[in-house]
Parts: sequence; C-alpha cells; structure tokens
Amino acid sequence: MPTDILFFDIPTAVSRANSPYTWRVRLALNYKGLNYRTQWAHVSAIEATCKPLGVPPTGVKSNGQPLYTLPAIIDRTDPSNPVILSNSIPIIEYLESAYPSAPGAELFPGETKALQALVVQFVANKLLTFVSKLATGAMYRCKPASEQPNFRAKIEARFGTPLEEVEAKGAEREAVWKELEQTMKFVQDAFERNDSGVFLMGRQVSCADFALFGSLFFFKEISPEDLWARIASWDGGRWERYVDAFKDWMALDNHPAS
Ligand SMILES: N[C@@H](CCC(=O)N[C@@H](CS)C(=O)NCC(=O)O)C(=O)O
Repeated sequence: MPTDILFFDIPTAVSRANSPYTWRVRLALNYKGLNYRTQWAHVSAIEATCKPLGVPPTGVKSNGQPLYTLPAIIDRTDPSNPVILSNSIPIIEYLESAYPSAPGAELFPGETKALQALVVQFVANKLLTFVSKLATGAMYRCKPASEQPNFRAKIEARFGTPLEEVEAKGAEREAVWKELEQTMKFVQDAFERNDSGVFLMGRQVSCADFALFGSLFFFKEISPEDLWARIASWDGGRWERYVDAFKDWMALDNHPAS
C-alpha cells in the first residue's frame, strides 16, 4: 500500500543528514519501503515547525518550556486520521505496528522490545555522551553558518565555558578515548556471540541496530581528524563493516514525486 508520510529531519552544512536520532527513523522508513517525503528544519526552527502542526514536544527545557526535537512524522496515509508522532523509538514502534514487516524481517523480533530498549539507552545513547569531549568543534563546523550562533549559545550555556574549551585536551582527552575504546570493545564482544551476521541479532537487522548505526554514523559524518579513523581501526575493522551494512537503506527521500 502506498503511504504518505512527512518525515522531519535536520539539514547540515556537509553533504548528508547526520542526526543520530533522525537516522533511526529514516532507516526504518527505507527498510520498510514506505513512501515518505522529507521536510528539512534547522534546529533553530524545530519548535516553529512542529508546534503549529501539533507535533508533541519530547521533553522539557531547563527553563521549564517544552522541548521540541526531531525526528517527527506525520502519517497522512489515511487523510481523515493523520498520525502525528515525535521521539525516534516510539515512531519506529508505530511504523512496525501500522505497516508490519514480513515474518523473519521484523524490527522487534519475538519479545525483544525490552532488550532492545536497553541496547538503545545504554549503548547507542551512551556513545553520544562522548561527543562533547571529543568533537564539539567538529559538530559546530557541520552546522550551516546561520545555525552556528544558536549552537554556540546552547553549548556555552550548558557547559558554562566558551565552546572552544568544551573538548578535552591532552591527557584528559586520551582518557576519554580509552573509555570509548573500552565501551566499543564491550559491544564488539557482545556482537561476537552471534556469528551468523553483522547485526546485533546476527543476520536479522533490528531497531537497536538502527540506533547504534545512528550514533556511529554521526561520528563518521562529523569526524574531526581522528574520530572515525580511530574507531574504524578498532575490533578488526568491524565498525566500518557495520556502518556499510546499512547502505541499502540510506536514501534521503523516496517519494515518487520528489
Ligand atoms: N528522544 C528524542 C531525542 C531527539 C533529539 O534529541 N534530537 C535532536 C537532534 S539530533 C534535536 O532535535 N535537538 C533539538 C535541540 O537541541 O533543540 C528521540 O529519540 O527522537
């Protein structure tokens, strides 16, 4: 059945989208072969884009105001009953229940939702906590010039220092690297327990893989001089092979008219 889904994503100044959270949903849309159109919104315009359309906020800002984030979707396949959602994992859960994958290709096979939630939270999301110490400058450079002041203001308010001083330097930086390497080694050891394929569950890709891909691909896309090169050199090159395994689901749009 042709679907009519509007998918909200964030443009960058580099060639491709790089939000770790929006990639989760984009991969799911492409994997499931659903028709969607991308509507791009800069970070500074997310609230103004989402609020009038009834897209719900996903959190609360430090000043108590609602926080709007992407990804979000509006599924207008049934125009009399549009489905409006934000938050990556609930969106994927919705897509999987509204448009079920074939047996053997489910994004939440068996009763793995709880286990996958743990992998998303404690692996995919945890990896993103390394970004500020290793790649704040790289993230800043990936922003379009018009978005850089907004990004700088948010980072400086969050860390209480000039943006240029957020990244770890010298011995502290090496300690952060060591911790990231140990985390990836732990993930590698876990993945090795399934030897039938490259994904978390072996041959069958799942929602948790989309989340892990999002975090790794973000590192790769924003990569300052050494970030991706180091990760790619770990664990026998597993992470480069892992990111490559998603290439069939990486289209930026698939609407017939676009
Ligand atoms: N829990 C949300 C998090 C999404 C999120 O944080 N998205 C970022 C982009 S990577 C965002 O929209 N940030 C808006 C902002 O920082 O104002 C999800 O899983 O979708």
